[in-house]
Order: sequence, then C-alpha cells, then structure tokens
Amino acid sequence: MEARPSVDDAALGREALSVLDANWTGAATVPAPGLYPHQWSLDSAFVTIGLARTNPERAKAELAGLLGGQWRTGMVPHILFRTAGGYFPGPSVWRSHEHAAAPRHVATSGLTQPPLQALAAWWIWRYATGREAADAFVRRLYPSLAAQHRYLETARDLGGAGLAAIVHPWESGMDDSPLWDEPLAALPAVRYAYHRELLPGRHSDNHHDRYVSLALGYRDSGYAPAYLRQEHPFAIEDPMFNGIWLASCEALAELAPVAGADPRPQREAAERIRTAMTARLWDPWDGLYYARDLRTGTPIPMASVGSFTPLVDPYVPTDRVWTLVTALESGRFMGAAGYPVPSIDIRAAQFDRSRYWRGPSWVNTNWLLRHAALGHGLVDLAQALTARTLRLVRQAGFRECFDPFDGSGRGCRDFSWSAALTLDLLA
Ligand code: 9WN
Repeated sequence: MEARPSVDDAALGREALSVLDANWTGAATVPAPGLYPHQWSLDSAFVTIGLARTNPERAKAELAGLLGGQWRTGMVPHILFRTAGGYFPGPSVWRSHEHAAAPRHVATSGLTQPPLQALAAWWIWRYATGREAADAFVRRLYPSLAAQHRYLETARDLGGAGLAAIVHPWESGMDDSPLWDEPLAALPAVRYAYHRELLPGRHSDNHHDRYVSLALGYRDSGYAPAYLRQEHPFAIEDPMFNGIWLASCEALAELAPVAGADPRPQREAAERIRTAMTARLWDPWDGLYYARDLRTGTPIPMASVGSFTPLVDPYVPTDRVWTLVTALESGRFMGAAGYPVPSIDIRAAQFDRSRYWRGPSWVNTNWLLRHAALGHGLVDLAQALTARTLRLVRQAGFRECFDPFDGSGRGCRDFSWSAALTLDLLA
C-alpha cells in the first residue's frame, strides 16, 4: 500500500479540483494526462456529476461540449479528439469526417458508451442554485439527450426486445472485462500493423487485433445500423449499459416538463428496459443480472460489478434488491475485499486483483452502486461505499483503479472521474 500523509476532507476536495483543473483542455476534461488525452463520453458524464455542485458552470461546459460532438443520428461518440495527443485508434482509424452524420468541427470515434448524460444533466439541474439558468440549460440540451435515447431505441435494439446492444467492448465502459473473453475468442484471428506503443498496455495483442477488426468492420459498413443487425459479429445486451440507460430515461422524464416536452416517451422507454432486463438479463436461480450474447443467444454467466448496476432503478422489486445486496455484500464481492467493489467475482477463475476491469475496484462503479443504494433507502450500504471509496483515494490518490484487497492504486494517476466523484461523495 502506498503511504500518503492523511488528508482531511477539505484538502482532499482541493486536490480533486486541482486534478480536474490540470486535466481541463479549455473545452473538455481529459480522463488522464498522457494515456487518455481526449474527451471520453462516459468520463465526461461522471466529471459533470462531480462538478455539478462545486463548479456548475464548468459542469455545464463539459456536458454541452460533449453533446456538441453528437452525430445527426443521435449517437454520442465515445471519444471526441480534442488535442494533438497520441491515442490509438485515433481519427485516421474512425474517419468520422467521411460520414455525413458526423460533426464537422471535431473528429470523433464511431462507437458510443453507457448513456449517462441525461442523469448528469439532471444532476446539474437538481443541485442548481439559479433556477432560471438551470432551466435554460435543460431546454438547450433536452433535444440532444432525447435524440441520443431515440438512437439507442432504433439503431441499437438489435435483439428487438427493448434493450440497447453494445457492439464493441469499448462501448461497455469496462473494455478488458473477462465478460467479453468468449465473444472475442469466437471472432476470427486477425493481425494488424498499427501503433502498438499508443495502446494502453492492458490487453493481449490477440484481443487488440480483434478490437481493431470489430471497429474497422463497423466503420467500413459506413456505421450502418443494418450492418449491425445483420452482420456485425459482436452484439451484447449488457446490464450496466442498460441499467444506466434506464436511469437516464427516468432522469430525462424528470427534466421533460422543464423543457416543455412530454415525459411519457421517456417513462415508457424506462418501463420497456425494465421489463426486458427482467425477461432477458435477470437470472432468478443465480440471483444476478448477466449480460446476454445476441450472437449465440445465450447469457454470459459471470458475476461482475455490472450484475448489480441495474439497482440504479429504484423500481427493482424488493425481494430482488435483497437477493442482489446479499450477493454484493458476500465473500464474492464486498465481503472479502477490504476496498469495494471488485469488478469481477473474486472467486472467478479470471479474477486478477491488479488488471483493470478484471478485478480491481473503481470509483465510478462504487459511485453508481452508492447512488443505487440511496435510491432503495439502503443507508448503511451507501455509507459503507462512501467511506471505503474515500479511504481508497485518501490513501492511494486519484488513481484509475485500485487493488480491492490492499487498496493500492492501479492504472494511471490523476484520473478525472476518481477526482470528480470524490467531490460528489464529499458534498
Ligand atoms: C477505450 C477512458 C476510458 C474509459 C473506459 C475504460 C478505458 C478505453 C481504453 O478508458 O477505455 O475506450 O483505452 O482502454 O475502460 O471505461 O471511459 O478513461
């Protein structure tokens, strides 16, 4: 465990703000200097939530800037290339400028990430002190957020049951999770020449080649929804992605009256997702939500932190909440690890305490589960998640992720969502 002098709440808050200042490009907050030198959509949504109370103007700029990169299809890209910083795959791989629906002023990727943006907009609105300005902000962003949800409903309901499918591990927000090992292994072996030195060193070459091949196949189809439906070899209904989408539909329904819009389509979408998650992703025997591989038509029966994130829906039935919380607090997750929440079941063969989404604990998933716990009135669980997450960053700093047993930092330093969500936990 790295030793750090103990810091009080005020000092921790100041440190978090200074990380976010250093990672601000003038137009967006990059996830971390060096490794991630552009704007990522999921990271930006968490940064927005974290800054909503301490620096609402920057929170608004972050979210509005991200939505400025939205495609005319409604798709919010997972990366907006904001700097000259090297990252692979960069603009020359995605070639967004060749696509008529992509924005002209910024190059973007062609994939998306979990749609947390409406929840982030609601976070700004609910904590705003100036009502008029907050309402005007919601009126400005509402059409983009509604278009994002429409895109998921139309272009991404590949299973036809009301859930959005991810078409690449990068879309999950948990890129190297063992959840994707089998679907990736089923893809043909390929080998590409590319700038391996620009890749984060977490994946095997084998996986990276498949990542690139999936991205190129989709790009070469012209990012066509028909290609995703009929040919693309990777399509998964993921509980974390869809749980976040459900929460964002409910948030958008709350914001609809502010924007003079009808909340019913968002409520209906939330209900469709809720019903489909129960029918397709909930495993009543194991008492967990599992991802579903649409290409094999079978669940991926691996317990991960994503198995619990559908709890962000306050309408999950009480008996299911207890089943899930029992598993979460068991020796498979929080019960054995001193520092919650391991990204994968500690007992799984693939569990690795120091490799990104293959074991370590993350501030963003802890925050989501804390938010979920509060929605269900589980105050003790929420307090445990808050206290232990703050202990992690106090001891190891704003690292990308953490060893769940000894709390030591993993991945890069000065990671934006770890800093931003610390601000929210301290508020
Ligand atoms: C690919 C930026 C992103 C996060 C994801 C995390 C990781 C990228 C990568 O970094 O993914 O998008 O290069 O591995 O998995 O959650 O948004 O922080």
